[in-house]
Amino acid sequence: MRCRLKDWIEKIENAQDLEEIEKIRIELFGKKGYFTQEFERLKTLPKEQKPIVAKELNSAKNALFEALQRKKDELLAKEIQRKLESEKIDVSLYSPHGYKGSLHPVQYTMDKIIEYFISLNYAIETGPLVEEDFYNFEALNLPKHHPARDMQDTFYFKDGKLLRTHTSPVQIRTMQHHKPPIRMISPGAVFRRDFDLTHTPMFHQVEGLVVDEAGKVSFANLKFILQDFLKYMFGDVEVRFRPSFFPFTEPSAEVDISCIFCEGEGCRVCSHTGWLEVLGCGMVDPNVFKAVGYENVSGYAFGLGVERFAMLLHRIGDLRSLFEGDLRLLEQFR
Ligand code: 2NM
Repeated sequence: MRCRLKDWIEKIENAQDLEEIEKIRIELFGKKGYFTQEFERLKTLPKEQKPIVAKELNSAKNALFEALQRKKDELLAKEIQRKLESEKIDVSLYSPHGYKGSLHPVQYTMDKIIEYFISLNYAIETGPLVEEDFYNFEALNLPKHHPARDMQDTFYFKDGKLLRTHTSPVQIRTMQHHKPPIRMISPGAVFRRDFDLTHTPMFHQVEGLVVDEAGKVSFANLKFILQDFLKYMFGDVEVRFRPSFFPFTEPSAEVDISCIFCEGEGCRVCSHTGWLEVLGCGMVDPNVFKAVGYENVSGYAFGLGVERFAMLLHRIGDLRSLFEGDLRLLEQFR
């Protein structure tokens, strides 16, 4: 046996794959295998030899069993390593299909807007989408029976909470938590019960707020910033301010740029006016400052719809194509 044991171990050590190991296992331990036969033969031996041979057989059996297991583990590890290497994917490899990721026009536009205000050291603030009446309406000088609070315009929950209809609640929360001076924008999703050719129930806004000691922030500052911002976004356009009304600003204005499609000549997109409305703005109403406990301050605020900016920048005619998730839209703007 001593000689046979060495041969078996050598055979195991030389096995090339798991299949060979399994073959050896059957040869050794199978029903008609070596050990089954040897233990059968044991019965025919003279009594005094039995315990000696049995002991030898058992220790050989254990040694071979261990050797087999060790070799099996080794080959298994090699097999896994080989598989890992053959299945490795080189993510830096050039794709023959030419598919490349790209930003959605709304994300691209959002990033570009944010980039401008970051360059002027504005803080980026965010807040909850599910809001309370106080933050969405009351603090913004929207009185109890204002039409904007109507069920028709606002998504309400049973408990009186609502989906924010603009990102202004973020400005209120920021003013509650920080003393002036404040310089911030609030990018994010907003929700209105509106669904037709030019409205979707969810869209994105960026609103801005600047507050400092009374007299330090003027309408002239607001005009300069917005003019500069719109030229950054749209290139060499004319900018004009029209008097308007918002409950949360006084005075208020709407801002137009000269039509980027016809350069002010008049076309279908600008309804033959030569102008495109792109923002709302104004000096923050004293009632808003009162609601957050601010005194002796002045400030300006503005707001814009990101989808509208994206459509103008990308020359997209139908708002709905921004929400359909059709990859062909993205492929056009790589
Ligand atoms: C607009 C137009 C004008 C605005 C006001 C405020 C706040 F909270 F500071 F009072 N945030 N955003 C504002 C002002 C938004 O969007 C068309």
